[in-house]
Amino acid sequence: MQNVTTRTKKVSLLLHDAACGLPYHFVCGVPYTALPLATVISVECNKPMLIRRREAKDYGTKKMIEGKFSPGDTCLVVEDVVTSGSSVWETVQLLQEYGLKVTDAVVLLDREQGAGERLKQKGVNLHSVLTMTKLVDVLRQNNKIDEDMHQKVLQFVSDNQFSVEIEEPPMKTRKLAWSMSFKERSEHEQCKNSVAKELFAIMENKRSNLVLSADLTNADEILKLVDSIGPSICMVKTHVDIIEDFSRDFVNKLVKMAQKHNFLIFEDRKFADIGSTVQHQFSGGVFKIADWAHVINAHSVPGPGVIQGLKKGNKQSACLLIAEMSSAGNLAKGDYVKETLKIAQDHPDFVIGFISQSNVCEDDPQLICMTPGVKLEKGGDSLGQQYVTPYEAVYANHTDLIIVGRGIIEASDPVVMAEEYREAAFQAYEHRIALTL
Ligand code: S5P
Repeated sequence: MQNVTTRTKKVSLLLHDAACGLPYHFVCGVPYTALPLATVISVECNKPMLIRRREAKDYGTKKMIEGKFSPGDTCLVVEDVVTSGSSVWETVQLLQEYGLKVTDAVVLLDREQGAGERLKQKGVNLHSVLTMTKLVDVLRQNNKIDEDMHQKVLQFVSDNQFSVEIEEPPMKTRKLAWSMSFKERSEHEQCKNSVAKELFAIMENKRSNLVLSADLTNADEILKLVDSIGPSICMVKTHVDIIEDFSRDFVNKLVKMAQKHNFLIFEDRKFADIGSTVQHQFSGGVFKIADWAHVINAHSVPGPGVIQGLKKGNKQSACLLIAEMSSAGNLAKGDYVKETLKIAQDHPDFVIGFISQSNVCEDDPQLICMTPGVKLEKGGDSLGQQYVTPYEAVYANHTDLIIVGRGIIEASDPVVMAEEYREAAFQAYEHRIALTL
């Protein structure tokens, strides 16, 4: 008797032959039985494979389809047996959500109970190595079954047809947040926070998802830089505790500039203490951040108390939670990211998203992901900072905004450079949403 590997290989090659001449870039097996079949086709026939997950990963990108593909690439769906065609259709829908084209599916056995017609109606051609009729005919001719059984099987097939008119089993199409336009997200019923709405509107109007990290230490220099770059950005990020000559006057001027250029102010204070302390750090002290910042951020390491404390000190701001960091060797991974997401989802009135390197929540249109550690060229600095490009952050990793400091500040012409970053990040966003239009 042939071993399992040989049989799997034989079946996979038969499937590949059945799909001969069809135009496709990728193969994708319906999980999980067809996964080894698609894998063998991929290896033996030199076709790249996409993997469909059944459950989203509980952290990281939460991607349901894994693989490197581009919008418009075609994918052949592989399955072992089809009855109603529902599982093939579910996989097709998911691939289409990610911008792939699917026109064909190949199966080892079509039980001829209506899958072919049902899939045809959805624009998918079903190709099979074997049909149930052919199978029982061959078995009968070779005396492996008697005539009674032969007739019984054919009768069963004809009595148990899934009509094309029958209502489809629920195959819910999810619209992933990252595949929506900023406008759609701002108008979505789940997007209730006024700061999130305003940010989406600014991004859409200014065609900018660029945040300037104004990490200079002199107040006048910051104001000069921000005023010159204002038209290119949707937000300016400050570290007020590094400004040597911080004053109330600086804040007043920055607020006026934000109105003039239509951007939001994000104070990158990274609150990370017990609720009672962060309440005072936020609303009081020298900086009185709650009086002027539209957006603040917090580490989730203290637990939900940090959010409760900030909410007590809050006047007008929304909060971002730091889910993932850009620095080498940071500890924000795995369960930490998962728990951070939970805290955010428990406080939709205040938390509008994350500082993250990937899209940590695909399902909630209000939750915005902003990525620091961005430069036009990949690389890092001598103190552990790691850079990805705008395209990697926004297109490949599905985050919404890029935060750029030294990439702009240290350029010979920061105004020209800011425009370059704005264009790169907004184009990456436009390509991303075009994936699923
Ligand atoms: O993980 C992080 C989180 C933040 S907010 N990595 C970061 O670099 N930041 C901030 O983004 C950091 O404090 C700095 O203000 C900015 C990155 O600056 P750049 O000069 O490296 O672009």
